[in-house]
Amino acid sequence: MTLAANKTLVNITRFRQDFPILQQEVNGKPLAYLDNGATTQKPQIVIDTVRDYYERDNANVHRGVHTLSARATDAYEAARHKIKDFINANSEKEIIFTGGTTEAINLVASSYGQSRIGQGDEILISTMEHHSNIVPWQMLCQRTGATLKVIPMNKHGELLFDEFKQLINARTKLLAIVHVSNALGTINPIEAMITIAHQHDVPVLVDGAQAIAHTSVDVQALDVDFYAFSGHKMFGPTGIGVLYGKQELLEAMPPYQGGGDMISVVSFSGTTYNELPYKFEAGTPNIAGVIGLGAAVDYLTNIGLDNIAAYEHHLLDTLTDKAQDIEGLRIIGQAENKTSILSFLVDGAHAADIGELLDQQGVAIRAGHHCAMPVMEFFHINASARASLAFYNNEEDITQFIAALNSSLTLLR
Ligand code: C6P
Repeated sequence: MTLAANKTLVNITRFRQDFPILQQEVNGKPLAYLDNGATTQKPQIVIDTVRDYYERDNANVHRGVHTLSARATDAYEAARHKIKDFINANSEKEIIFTGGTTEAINLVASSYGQSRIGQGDEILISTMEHHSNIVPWQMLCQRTGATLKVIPMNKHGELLFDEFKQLINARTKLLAIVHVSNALGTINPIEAMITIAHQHDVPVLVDGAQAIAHTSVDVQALDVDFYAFSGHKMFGPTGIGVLYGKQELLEAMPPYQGGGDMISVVSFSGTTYNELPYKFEAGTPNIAGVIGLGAAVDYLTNIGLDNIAAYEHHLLDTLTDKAQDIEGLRIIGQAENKTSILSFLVDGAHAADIGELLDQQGVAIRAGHHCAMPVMEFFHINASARASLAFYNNEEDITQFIAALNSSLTLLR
């Protein structure tokens, strides 16, 4: 590590204090929270922002003439502006609030899919997708007669780039690809994939659920067409997420759901739709969630995604080195380019048993198929244990995890 990177480490570890939930003991041991891939914890400022909103400003947005409604609307739209800056979108019109990554992908599958994808067309995804980036496309294929094509990967958990280039062709209507795999930690070369897809006039949706809290994302530099992510995986509230879409694509797409706020004029002879982004935000939105997400974005921006990425890189290297010393431990996903996730199995021990015994020692991890069953199928396993990092994790968490794993294994083997 360079001196500069070491300085970053010092600066970053102090932010752990901002997370009240991390200050507790679980089962008599300090909590080592290593399940950040599932959801992240919330800093005090996010908790306070949501509470303050309900204590002072709660009202519906875009509807009321009164002061509270104006305040709620201002805070809601200010959050949209923050998110636009955070991912460097061109306009607030390109930021659609959804319930999360899952809903964002379903929105595209439903709206873009319905208007642009038909019989004989192909949708390209990869072996390492989360179910959220598989099932909506399968459902679309069933509705339209399109075909799903899958980019294979190698035993390290890296996509086969040459196969990708072979698979993309004149029938391909969309590439939907995960930025960072939740089951393997692989960072996919999305920039290069987008370039190739665009050479074939194929738009690209990126599932950024596991990337957005770990690496800086610039949608204009990437030239990505759609980018989906969840608030709860980036220190914001649950039930809120974002679909970024290029304005010209969103303009041409039909609404996803009908209802209040997404219309301009309604009569029984016909309805005209509201402008972007409201066309895709039917009904009363998750106002507190949006405002809380805005606070999370401010918080992350203050720490700096590049600082976070450097620190987490160091932490994952430390975790991986120590885990590799454990006899019989096999790492699932050994890509050259990885972030924040250590997925593993140990000979003679079930992943679920490891998870339970770690919990008894204050260590929270996830065990299971991680909603990525095709990844499990590829590795001929049913489940893996997964430790997933965030910037508030530290060397003590790793030491506690390794000690707890060793003592669990003496019981299990
Ligand atoms: N992965 C995990 O433990 P939602 O549920 O909509 O916020 O995110 C869905 C999703 C989509 N893509 C990827 C790559 C994901 O990792 C997730 C959520 C969690 O890995 C829960 S299964």
